[in-house]
Amino acid sequence: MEKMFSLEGKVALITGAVYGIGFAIAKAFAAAGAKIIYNANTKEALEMGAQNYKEAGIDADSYFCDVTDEEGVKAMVADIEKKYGTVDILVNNAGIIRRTPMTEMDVKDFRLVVDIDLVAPFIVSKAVIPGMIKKGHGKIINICSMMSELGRETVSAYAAAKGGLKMLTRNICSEYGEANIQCNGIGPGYIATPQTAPLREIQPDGSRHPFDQFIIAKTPAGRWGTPEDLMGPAVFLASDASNFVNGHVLYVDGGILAYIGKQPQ
Ligand code: NAP
Ligand code: GCO
Repeated sequence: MEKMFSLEGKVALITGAVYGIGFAIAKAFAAAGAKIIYNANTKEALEMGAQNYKEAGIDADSYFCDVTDEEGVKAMVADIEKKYGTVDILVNNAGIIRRTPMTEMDVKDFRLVVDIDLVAPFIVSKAVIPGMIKKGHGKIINICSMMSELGRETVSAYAAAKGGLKMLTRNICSEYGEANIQCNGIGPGYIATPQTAPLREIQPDGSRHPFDQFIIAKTPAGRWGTPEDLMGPAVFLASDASNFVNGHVLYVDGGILAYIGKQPQ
């Protein structure tokens, strides 16, 4: 069993894994034996990453690279392959959100979200797949969202991108399953990270943010998720334990998608 879930000797590239969900996944992969490589697109983020990995006792390598820059991504992957060998596991984690009502949203912002959350996973996957084909095996995990299935006010670009990412996941599976590449998604529920901090801000009167209360009520588990909740599912999808799981999105949401919600009192 241990061998089945082991990532010993594997090279894992996790985009934007400085903190939050990506960092938790990196910690899990490192504990399972993988070499961790991550990228960030600012000097400050790289410095924060260096500190976080040092504190966690993980000997990770990092790259200054914007995931939307195809030439930069190609150069990063070529360098990783030269230094460490084929990228065995790719996690497309880097992402952003903009919360603006659609009719007030500038098309530039819509494009930016789609560029980082959907086009970038295409760019990075495209860069690693040839190496995986040559090696005869590879794992790609796309970090999807509740918004791969559901909509809500203000997140049109994010929902469009994450819905698209679910279909990119299925398409990579369809196109490269024959090459023994498994491409799956993880759809985190509402996870307490900097991305969702504005939704959890304590109100001036000391009460919890209405959205925070709404999420607790909408989640059968009765709580926000933590980045650590994603560790086990990510190791499963990165390891041999999931070699016949392909094109699937594993929702790790405390039950949100199964639940219609509480009736009003
Ligand atoms: P986060 O805390 O905002 O982390 C996202 C990371 O991506 C940040 O380190 C960010 O760097 C990096 N990034 C953004 N644009 C980049 C670019 N162009 N190139 C390289 N790196 C870039 O988010 P998180 O909550 O951990 O989310 C990680 C992933 O899970 C995202 O794809 C997100 O959409 C998804 N997700 C989150 C939740 C949730 O509830 N938190 C739920 C479902 C899915 P900077 O800090 O420098 O901007
Ligand atoms: C929002 C949130 C979400 C989550 C997550 C849900 O404003 O609704 O930020 O979109 O971050 O992706 O799975």
